[in-house]
Amino acid sequence: MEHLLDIYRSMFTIRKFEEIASRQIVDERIRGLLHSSEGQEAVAAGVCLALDQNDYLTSTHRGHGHAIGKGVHINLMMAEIFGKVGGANKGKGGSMHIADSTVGMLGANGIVGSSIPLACGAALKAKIMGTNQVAVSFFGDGATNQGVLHESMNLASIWKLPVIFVCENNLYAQSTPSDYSVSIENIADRAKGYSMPGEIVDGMDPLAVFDCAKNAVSRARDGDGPTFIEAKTYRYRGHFLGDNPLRYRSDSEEFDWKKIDPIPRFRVFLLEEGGATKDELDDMELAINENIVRAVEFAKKSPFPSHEELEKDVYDNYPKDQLNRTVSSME
Ligand SMILES: Cc1ncc(C[n+]2csc(CCOP(=O)(O)OP(=O)(O)O)c2C)c(N)n1
Repeated sequence: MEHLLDIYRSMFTIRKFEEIASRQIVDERIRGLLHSSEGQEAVAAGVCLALDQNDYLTSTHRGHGHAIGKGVHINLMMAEIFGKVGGANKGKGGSMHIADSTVGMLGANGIVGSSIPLACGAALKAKIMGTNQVAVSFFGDGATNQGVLHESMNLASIWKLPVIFVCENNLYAQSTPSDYSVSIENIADRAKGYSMPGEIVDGMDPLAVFDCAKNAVSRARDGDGPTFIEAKTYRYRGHFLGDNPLRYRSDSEEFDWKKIDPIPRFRVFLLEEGGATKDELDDMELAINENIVRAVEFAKKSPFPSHEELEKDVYDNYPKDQLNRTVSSME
């Protein structure tokens, strides 16, 4: 029962976090892009709950759900998205580069496909050190057309790395439909070419995702190597906030996927078959909302990083006079 509630808590937190963060963009408290994963929460929640805290995770430009699932504190996440010092990366990473190594979150990443070799590197380290950790890489259907996925899967297979490749197939890479750009109907079938299991899972069903991920994690911990999981899912918003998805997909398609929205469906399941009560779920939802509102307050109160901070962590080897010129030109 507790584990069912954990899944719901995780999905609901991701949904509300992104809804509330999106409103901050509209109100111009956040500058820059925000890629919402609303609709895809069951994948992040299901996979992350199959992991231990010290397992590794690498993510994408659409990574808020993965970071929340892995346990990054929402105050640190919100402040990071606001670009504030109190953020997980002192406000210098922003929405697309949230990392917190204390919970194994090695980073979201704006370069499509780049999460994949990083997870293999983490898995290689775990294997060499004999720590029994596993690494998960999340990426989209668009990323599966990048050469780096294929190189990484090949190495992971020959070295039997404890890594799990999780493709969130939400049917579009920006505005490009995957049935146009991907050469195969089921991306999971590509796993055959690299001698690893290729699992297809309903990405709108958190329990199916959890079971699938748990098997892949056991396989990795047992030393049997990588698994490729293709979770069929859908993003409800545009590619980023500001993109109108109805330019390239129909409202009837959106409507059909919203009918199987994982969150209300799982709520009904919890009430009818999971032993939860309405009061219990209402209380949980209220508490989550309040925590996220508090995270916004935390982010608002935190200062922006100073110019001196620009030189730290990021531009280690950047010539100082050039940096000063760049900063002055921005003022
Ligand atoms: C190497 C690289 N090429 C192109 C881009 C521009 N870009 C950003 S997101 C995106 C689409 C990614 O689609 P997908 O991998 O399916 O992930 P989704 O956005 O659907 O989650 C592209 C092409 C980029 N960031 N990095």
